[in-house]
Amino acid sequence: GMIRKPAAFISSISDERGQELLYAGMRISDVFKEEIGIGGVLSLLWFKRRLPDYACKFIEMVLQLTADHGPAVSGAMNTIITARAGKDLVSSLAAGLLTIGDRFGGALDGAAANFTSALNSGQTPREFVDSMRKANKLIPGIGHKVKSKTNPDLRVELVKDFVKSTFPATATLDYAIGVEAVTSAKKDSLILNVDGAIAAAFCDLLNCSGAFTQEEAAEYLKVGTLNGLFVLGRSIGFIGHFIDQKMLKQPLYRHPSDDFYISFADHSRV
Ligand code: Q5B
Repeated sequence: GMIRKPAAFISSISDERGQELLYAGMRISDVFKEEIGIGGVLSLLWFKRRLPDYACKFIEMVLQLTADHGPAVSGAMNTIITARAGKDLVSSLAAGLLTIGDRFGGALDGAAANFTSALNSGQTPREFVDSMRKANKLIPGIGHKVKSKTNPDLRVELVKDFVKSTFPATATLDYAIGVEAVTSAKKDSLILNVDGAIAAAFCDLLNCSGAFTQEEAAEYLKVGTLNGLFVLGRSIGFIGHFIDQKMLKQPLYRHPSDDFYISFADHSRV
């Protein structure tokens, strides 16, 4: 009989070999016929399934409210400086994206992992905060450089309102709000931040939408899916900053010398 050549790789999200492009088996013409939107397309390409309407709307909300947060944040500054150094769009975007991590914009995976394990272990929010303090660890998803209890982050309020009014269950988000109550009582700036709110809500979506088994939900969290939401959303803003700098014909950036100080180690002693 015929011997099939072993495949070089496996892929399971899209197929362009037939007459019509397929996203997780859905024809591209149906993507438009059924008006599934960018939330629906993301559901197909990231999760290989259709998600309920409220979940697709939530994904679109996340992309819109993470799209930008001004020119001063780490990633936008890197993009701007790179664009002004004469580099192209992809280089400038990549320079911005490379700042996303545990401190800036990339705290979603850590927040999801920590809130989930604390909630499942039966720890109260106070016990969780104390245990993190004892372990000398910052809580991912908590804290902001400029937002605080007295200067609230409206993006977080929008997420909370939407999730509370549309999701079937909100145990992880409620837990995260409980954690915020403990941390913000200690320090005004230790609020549930945009990364933490989105991450907690997404845990509730994975666990309670009925679209995922428990194992699938855990696996999607483990492989680092959630930081992808911020990466994708903020790419919109970084590309905007690149175009803006080019259109404004901004010259090479050099940081003013009176805005830093130099401190050499003392080598004079032998
Ligand atoms: N403390 C965000 O730090 C920041 C604590 C904490 C317990 C914590 C810090 C942090 C976890 C990572 C995280 C996402 C670096 C942030 C984002 C997107 C953004 C950005 C934008 C956008 C802020 C002062 C005191 C110290 C600390 C204690 C601080 N954080 N304790 N758990 N999580 N968070 N990142 O203000 O006793 O005085 O020594 O790493 O979730 O990135 O807009 O900018 O859309 O672009 O510099 O919103 O919170 O505070 O480090 O001086 O700490 O609070 O131990 O205690 P700060 P620090 P003590 S959202």
